[in-house]
Amino acid sequence: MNSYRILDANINRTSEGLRVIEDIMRFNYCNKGTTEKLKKIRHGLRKNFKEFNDEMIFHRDSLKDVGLKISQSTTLDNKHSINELLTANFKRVSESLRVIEEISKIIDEYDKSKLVEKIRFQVYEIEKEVSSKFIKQVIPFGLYGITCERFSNGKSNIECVKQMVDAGVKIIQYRDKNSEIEKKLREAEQISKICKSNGVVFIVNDHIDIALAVDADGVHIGQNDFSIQFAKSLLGPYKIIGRSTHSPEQAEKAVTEGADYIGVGPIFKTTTKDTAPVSLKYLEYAVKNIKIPFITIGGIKEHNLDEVLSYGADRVALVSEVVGAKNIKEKAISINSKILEKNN
Ligand code: 3NM
Repeated sequence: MNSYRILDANINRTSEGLRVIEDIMRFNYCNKGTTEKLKKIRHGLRKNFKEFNDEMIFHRDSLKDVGLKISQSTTLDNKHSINELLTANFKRVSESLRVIEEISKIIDEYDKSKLVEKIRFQVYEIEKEVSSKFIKQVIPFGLYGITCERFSNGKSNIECVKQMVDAGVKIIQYRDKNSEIEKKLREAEQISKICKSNGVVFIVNDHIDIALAVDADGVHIGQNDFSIQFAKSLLGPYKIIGRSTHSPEQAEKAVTEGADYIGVGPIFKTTTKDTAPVSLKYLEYAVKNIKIPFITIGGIKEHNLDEVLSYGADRVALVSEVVGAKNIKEKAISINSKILEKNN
């Protein structure tokens, strides 16, 4: 086994990945603290493996690397935004650190392996910091989970969120139209923690103040709430702003104003929100004309989900159907897999 060749490739990979992130933090965001941390890690890693430098260079054979041919023949690694660059490079760094960690063990460098493990966890922390401050999360496909204690048969919002997250739901909106602000803040804090530790996007309904206080990924605002511009001015450029829309005109306006996603609904009659249904016609319009992500919502149940999906919906919210289910987790798994399968 050519351990030193693997070590060499992965130390270079880690350093290069760290350098990309470091330079974005340094020159794009002028963020001294994170730049320093990344630099320290980069130098520390090199120093730790310095004694193997000669061995690693001796085993290096870049021109005969079969991976180069594969890389040259694909465009899968193409990127279009700073978000994508950061996300991809954090992934590259943590993966290559893992390789260094494992290879160190088989060359009897257990202490080095443990040190690299420590570095890997430092990188996870930095990634968390960077992504909450500088990366606007993308709106994932699949089931869009929304809380609603009115229909959850005594289960708390927190319990509902835990079950949805356990089911693999990748975006949660905290929606509570009735509780006192204190309760909302407490719950939003807990849900934010659950979402952060599970890589789930967290959106707060209505309350920009709560979204800011708990460092949510964004807010969802209705037609009668603040303007998108006002929300942006408070939340800055890296938070998601979603807007409910009930007609093509409202959709076009939200897009023009800079919404990151819109709600499209209510498709069918619903008792969860006091808005008249807009029918599948509006969904048809959105699929054809709306170029930003949209969440199809309103009166959707497992029994009419196929019909909604057949129109091309790729992100769907079912509120009472999910939180009102006896087993929320099972229900969410079943619905989420149907949406994802249809869009695969
Ligand atoms: N927003 P259910 S419809 C919260 O059209 C919400 O903007 C809607 O609940 C919109 O799945 C809706 O129980 C309620 O019908 C969706």
